[in-house]
Amino acid sequence: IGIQAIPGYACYETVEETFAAAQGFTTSHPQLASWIDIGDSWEKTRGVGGHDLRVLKLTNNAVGGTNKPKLFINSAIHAREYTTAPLVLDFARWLVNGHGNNADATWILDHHEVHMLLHTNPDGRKKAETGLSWRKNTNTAYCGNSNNRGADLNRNFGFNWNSTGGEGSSGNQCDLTYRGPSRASEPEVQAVENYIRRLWPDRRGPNRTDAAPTDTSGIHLDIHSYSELVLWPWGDVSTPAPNGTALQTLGRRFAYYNNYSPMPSIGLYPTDGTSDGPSYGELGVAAFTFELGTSFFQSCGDYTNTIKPDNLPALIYAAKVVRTPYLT
Ligand code: ING
Ligand code: ZN
Repeated sequence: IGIQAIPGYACYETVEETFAAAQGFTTSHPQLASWIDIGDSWEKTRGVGGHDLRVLKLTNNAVGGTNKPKLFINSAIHAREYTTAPLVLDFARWLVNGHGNNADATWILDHHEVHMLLHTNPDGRKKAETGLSWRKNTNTAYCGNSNNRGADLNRNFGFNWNSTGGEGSSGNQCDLTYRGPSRASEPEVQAVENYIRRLWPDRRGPNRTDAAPTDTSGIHLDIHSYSELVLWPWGDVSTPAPNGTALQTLGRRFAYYNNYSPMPSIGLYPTDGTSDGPSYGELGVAAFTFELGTSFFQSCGDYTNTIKPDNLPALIYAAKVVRTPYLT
């Protein structure tokens, strides 16, 4: 069980084990869990294997109506970032097992929706499970059949795709940050954009210059590794986002829980086409990136002793504050 190609990584569920665990919640807790098909990975669209992209939706359907504040978390958009999907799956276990026992888990699931896209890039993740340091999807249209092929899904989102024309992404197909040939060219990115738009159908974001939105429930977290950081928009310009002060306040609170360093994402390095575009830029939903831990293939001991205990409280806090994220 677990990832076997690298000794000592058996604590990390494979793609199939992750899906089986998520599906299992719908059997053990049908009132709380649903397992939603939101699209196909690139390999699946081409009929060469691949995977469904699936969201684990957790909420107590018996109470609270149909308009609850929503937390959307996606993980493993970069295949080699091993600890990310296991952390989100552990958060799912905490919520489901805690409902009816733990007051926080019960309140979260009774009055909020938590949507988890555990494997945003399952094709790439299968490569990483063999021990390859794979980041991108596996699209053979870019860089042929080599192990450098594919598009960087976290440079392919449409909002500010290649907007600076520069250093935030690469135009070279074999590079790790290849942005793809056009905005949202990759099926994984299309599925995430469409799902985010369906979660918050009546919201409109600040785009570049609009006033800060004031209809403010909802949070999107994209979980990466590594560097022990909490990041928020923008990634391509150093001008503060319209909600910059509020994003900073919330980012610092996440950082209080996980002991990471909070900063606007351009403080790490310039990026464009990232996943916070559809959520924050287009819809005005508070969006953050966590960078877990200190390496890609981090040991099970580090995961159990540090990454999980540091970050589970930050995720719980995110669910608790999702109703009013723009604290001032
Ligand atoms: N880091 C992120 C990356 O895609 C990031 C950092 C994410 C910056 C989102 C800005 C916005 O490069 C890793 N490790 O992938
Ligand atoms: Zn990443």
